[in-house]
Formats: sequence, structure tokens, C-alpha cells
Amino acid sequence: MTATSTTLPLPDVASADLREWLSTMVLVRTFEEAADGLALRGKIPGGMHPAIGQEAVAVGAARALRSGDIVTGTHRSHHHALAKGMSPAGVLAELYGKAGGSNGGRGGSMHLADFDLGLWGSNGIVGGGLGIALGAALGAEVLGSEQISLGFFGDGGANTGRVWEFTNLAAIWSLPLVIVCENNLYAVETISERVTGGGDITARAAGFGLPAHQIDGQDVVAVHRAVRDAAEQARSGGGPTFLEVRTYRYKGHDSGQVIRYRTEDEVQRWRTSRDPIENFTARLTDAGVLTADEMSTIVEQARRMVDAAVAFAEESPWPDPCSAAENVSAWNASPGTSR
Ligand SMILES: Cc1ncc(C[n+]2csc(CCOP(=O)(O)OP(=O)(O)O)c2C)c(N)n1
Repeated sequence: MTATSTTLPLPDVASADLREWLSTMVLVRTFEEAADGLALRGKIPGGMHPAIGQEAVAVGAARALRSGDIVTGTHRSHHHALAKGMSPAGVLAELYGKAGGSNGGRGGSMHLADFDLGLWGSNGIVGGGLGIALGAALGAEVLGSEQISLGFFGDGGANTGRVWEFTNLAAIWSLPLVIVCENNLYAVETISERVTGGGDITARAAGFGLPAHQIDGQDVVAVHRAVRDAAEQARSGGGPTFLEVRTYRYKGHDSGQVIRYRTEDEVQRWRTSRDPIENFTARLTDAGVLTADEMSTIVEQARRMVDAAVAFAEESPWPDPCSAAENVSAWNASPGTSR
């Protein structure tokens, strides 16, 4: 386990903003717990990968970006989408495959996208989302926009060739890209340290000639600081940064997975001593930024939003089957179809 970073001072942002970070982390946790339960009850078709335990990564990163900046995710991305501003109702209805979902029920859990929010999609191809973030960064560079982009991938992705091809291109072209490896120590059932040659993802990245840092992903302040610095560098023309953010997923790879590759003792150690929400709550309380009443309100609000999301997803209609080919460009371009 990495050392905790609780000695870092709170960042110089308004108290209300710090409470908003905590609220979003609580919302993500409440949403994910509910979605996991709903998946186990057969409400969610297809695979669903909860990020319970990884809330600080998504929120710390999202709050270090501007609203127009671009984020791409992985198969495990509800936390990224919610942190970037997608509504819980839109995400949950999408997981259900319903018409009211953020993508009309066509994408499901692994294809959450909203271009207006700068969400260029979660992605079922391991390491694939980073290539889309790279393309977005190249586009921003060519167009001279002020945007930067951030691509997430996992420790499993760090053992794919494409991730290093994208890292190399970002480095040699000095693109405005923040590369974030969300290392939760396992890839499905594979223990990452047993399959990572050299044992150190950050050292590997540094070999491509860009700044590379390992960050405590259970500390929202540490993640925020690292992404903010990387974003500033990218925006000012200083090129990409690689961040390996060490975190932990409390649940299995996907909802319902039987876990044989780690001990319950290990999970409990992370839950009791490294929980990102518990630790941030304690810090804000100690600093006089949060009262017990405010915390109760945050928890209550998250509960109400998630209950409303469940009601919305349940009541939302199924997509009209006649609309199946809408937005499918290959279909519309194929011979014999009218345009
Ligand atoms: C190119 C590709 N290979 C294999 C898979 C099957 N697969 C889905 S998730 C996963 C493991 C991903 O692990 P990691 O990147 O560490 O992300 P995590 O699940 O830990 O968030 C694999 C191998 C896939 N989706 N895409």
C-alpha cells in the first residue's frame, strides 16, 4: 500500500468547493452501491463494473479540469461520468438500457458519453480510451483551442502495447494530455504486481521522456493537486504528464464476481484505514470546514438523488425498436439505403 497523504494541507479553494468534492464522492459511492444491488437483481443488462473505493480519483481529477476539457474513461467509468457532471438519473437509465438514459439506452455501462460535458466516452477496449484522449489533445493542439484532455486507463491497460504507443506519441508531439493510470492493483483476477515487468508503471512511463508521478489515489487532495499541476503544464504548452494513481476497488471486477484472488482481510484493511470518503470527511471536520449536520445533509441528498434516479430508470420507456439504426453512420452510408 502507498503511504497516506493526510499531511498535505487542504488546497487553497473555497470551503463550499471542498464540501462539493465530498458531496460528489458520497453521491458516486451511493450510486455505485445502488447500481451494484440492482445489477445483482438482474435490472442491468450486460456487464457492470463498480468503482466503489475509487471515488477520490474521479472527483480529484474532474475538479482540477475546466468544464470544456475532455475526459475519456474505461469500462469502469460511472465515477468519471458522475464527477464530470452527468446526472445520476441519466447514468442509471443508461445502465438499464432505457430511452431516458444519457445515450438513449444504446451505450450501457461501458459507453457513457456526453460531448457537451466533455465526456468523450467510457470504453470497453482496455487502454482504448487513452487513444481517443490523445486524438482529442491533437485536435485541441491543431485547432489552437484552450482545451486539454485526460485519458484514464487501468493497471491492466498498462500492460497493453497501445497505451505505450499513445504515451510515446503524446510525448514526442508534446500534446496537451494528462495520462492517468488508475492502478487498483488487479486486472479482472490478475494480480498486477505479478505481471508488470520491472514492477513499476511510473518508471516505465518516465522512459518516454515525460514527467511521471505516483499518486495516492485514496486522497482526493493529492489527486487534485497532481492533475491540476499536470493540466496547467498541458494548457501552457508544456506537454503531457503521466500519473499512476494508486487506488483500490472494494468490489469484484464486475457485479457478482466471486473473488478468489485476494483476501477479505486485505479488503477490510483498505476499507477501514484508506477509505477516501472517511478520510476526507475527517480532514474537513478537523479543519472546521464541515459540521456533522452538513455531513448528514450530504448523505441525505445523495440518497434522495439516487432514489430519484432509480425511479426514473424504472419508469423510463424502452427505446423504440424502429430507431435502432439512428446514429449508425455505417448503416446510413451503405448502398441501397436512402439518406
Ligand atoms: C483489448 C481488451 N483485452 C481484454 C479485454 C477484457 N478485459 C476487460 S476488463 C479487463 C481488465 C482490465 O483491468 P484494468 O485495466 O486494470 O482495469 P480495472 O478493471 O482494474 O479497472 C480485461 C482484460 C478487453 N475488454 N479489451
